[in-house]
Amino acid sequence: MIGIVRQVPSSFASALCAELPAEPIDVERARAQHADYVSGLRWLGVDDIVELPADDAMPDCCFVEDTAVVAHGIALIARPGAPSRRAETAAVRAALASRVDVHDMAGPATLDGGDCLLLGDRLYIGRSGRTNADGIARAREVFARVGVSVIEVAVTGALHLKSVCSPLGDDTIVTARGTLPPDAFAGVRVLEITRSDCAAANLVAHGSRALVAAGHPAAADQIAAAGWEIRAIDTSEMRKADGALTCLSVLVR
Ligand code: CIR
Repeated sequence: MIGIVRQVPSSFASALCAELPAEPIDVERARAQHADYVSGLRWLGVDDIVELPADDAMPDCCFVEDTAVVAHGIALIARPGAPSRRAETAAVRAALASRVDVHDMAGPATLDGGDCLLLGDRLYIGRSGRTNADGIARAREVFARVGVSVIEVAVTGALHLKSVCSPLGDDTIVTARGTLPPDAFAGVRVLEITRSDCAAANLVAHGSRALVAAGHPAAADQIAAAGWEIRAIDTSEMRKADGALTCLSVLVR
């Protein structure tokens, strides 16, 4: 599996955030957490890590997930909902283009990869403040070629769909209670964690292992009880910029 990541820029303390954090972002600490994350990806079995250099003109550039969606061997390059993030896609596009078939989208469509959750041959896409109907329509058109169907999910009260849920294997999602419309994942096995552990609902799983946000032991125990080996990753600095674990990579499975 290939994992595309991007280093933390010196300007990371200016990354977008819905609310100013109580303590400013510590860029060196963020870099250490990012390095631990990359080591965690290797532990998961991501054997080919492509680490793109940071660009200080793009404070959010380490959140590569938002720049592209990869499913069943093809990639859709996103058009991030935040205008300040649109230039981030070029470097990720170049990294993907030598590996998979790449498709693009044009305005007025907007889509953030953080709104896209792939489960088998279903791609759930959150309609959020960042992802609009045109973005979802473009994803539906592109991924239909590889037999992936798109299911829209309304996102309210969260930045992205995957701010409150993420896939655990091919048939299960982890989500925090009460954060999604009740029928959002009809027919899918759901592992529910408490709402106060919402940050742990964004995890990265592969094989039989999962990276889980540190500081949520009850949620980690639930995931371990479902048969997963856990490695905790400190995400404190990423969270100050509304980021989490999935945001930090684009995985090409
Ligand atoms: C933003 O507001 O766009 C970034 N500060 C955080 C993006 C987090 N990305 C993600 O959840 N996929």
